[in-house]
Amino acid sequence: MDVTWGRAAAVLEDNWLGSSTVPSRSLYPHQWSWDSAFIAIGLRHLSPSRARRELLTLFSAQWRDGRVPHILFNPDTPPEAYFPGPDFWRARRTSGLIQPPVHARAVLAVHEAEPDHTFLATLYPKLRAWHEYLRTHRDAGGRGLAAIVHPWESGMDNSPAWDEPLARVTPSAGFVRRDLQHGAAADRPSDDDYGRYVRLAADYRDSGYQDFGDFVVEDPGFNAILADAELALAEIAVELGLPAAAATHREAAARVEKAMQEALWDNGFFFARDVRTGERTRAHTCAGLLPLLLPDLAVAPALLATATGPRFRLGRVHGVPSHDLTAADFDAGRYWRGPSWANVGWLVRQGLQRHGEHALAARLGDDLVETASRTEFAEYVDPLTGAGHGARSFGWTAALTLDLLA
Ligand code: 9WN
Repeated sequence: MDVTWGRAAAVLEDNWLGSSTVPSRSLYPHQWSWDSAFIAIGLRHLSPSRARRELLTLFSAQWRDGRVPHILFNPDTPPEAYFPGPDFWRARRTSGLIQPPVHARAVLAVHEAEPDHTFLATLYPKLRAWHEYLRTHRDAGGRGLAAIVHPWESGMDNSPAWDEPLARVTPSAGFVRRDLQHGAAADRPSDDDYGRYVRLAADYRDSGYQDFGDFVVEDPGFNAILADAELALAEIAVELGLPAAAATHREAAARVEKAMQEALWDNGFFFARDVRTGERTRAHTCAGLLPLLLPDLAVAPALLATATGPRFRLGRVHGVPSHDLTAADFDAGRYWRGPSWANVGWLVRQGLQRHGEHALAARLGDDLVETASRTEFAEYVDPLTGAGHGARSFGWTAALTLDLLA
């Protein structure tokens, strides 16, 4: 057995709680939404039944309005282990925010590893309700794009794309950051950003998790993942013998793709759009590369040129930098402001394959495996040196390494 395979499998074993997997035993001791999707994609190679359990546990916490919460709290974890914990959210056992909808893709992948009609039939209506929530409750701009109401919802918390909309938010004070007990301050978001995250989350909570507040943004990463998820849902519908439903999912994907093209594309790249001002934010971040996931993306050649050009240097650096390498505020070690993350690398690799860029996809895949193995499955890495940062034994880094090796 490959040594890396065994070590990655051991990480998932250690992080397994019995019905779900924690991203990290120290820094993130609960179940996170998009982490679980990526983890299931790796776990299916070890145990399809555990992968199914991972996703079923997450969807057991789906809200009545269809949203899949971004954190499902583990009742056995001490409340002081993570902030903001269940007391903050006042939503029983979950947060009230969401994360990118990678789940349909994960459900399909788990089914492909070991076909299970009951699993598909159980999750299909839940996935539909989740996408329906995004399409209706989250269409703040009225353009057919899902808006996020908090940087945590992008999964890319302190991305430079959020600097402008976040500047409007007055930071909260009087809370204790638990993350700094486990992570180096220089690798984590700043105190000011954290204060703004807490303010936005409290305002949203106090509105009953309904109102659009100061931060309302259309993110190309989130929406590309949504369009790809609709394509996955179409494949699931075909498996379930529902061809008419499959056609509606493909149409939904096409609508999101068209809206992204019209509202977010500019000069060779996809940018986030601030719904409050109507302006596109100017940062080139890795989220703008994720529309490569869409196989019929008309602007793929121009986007690939940006990906391989000086801003991201795909194939010539480690992974996919989270921020523009040429930007003055690129920071190689700080979270989503420069470092490369395995999940983004894995998604971009899929996109490269879908656009026929097989050599570049293979090079990226090999680098992701080598870097993950060398850094003890680090949460993120310096794209220039490959040095690990953040947590080690990180769930999706281990899981996606397994998927790349399988
Ligand atoms: C807030 C769990 C999560 C990931 C996110 C990553 C980080 C949380 C945090 O960890 O966010 O949700 O406490 O910083 O940014 O992508 O899902 O691994």
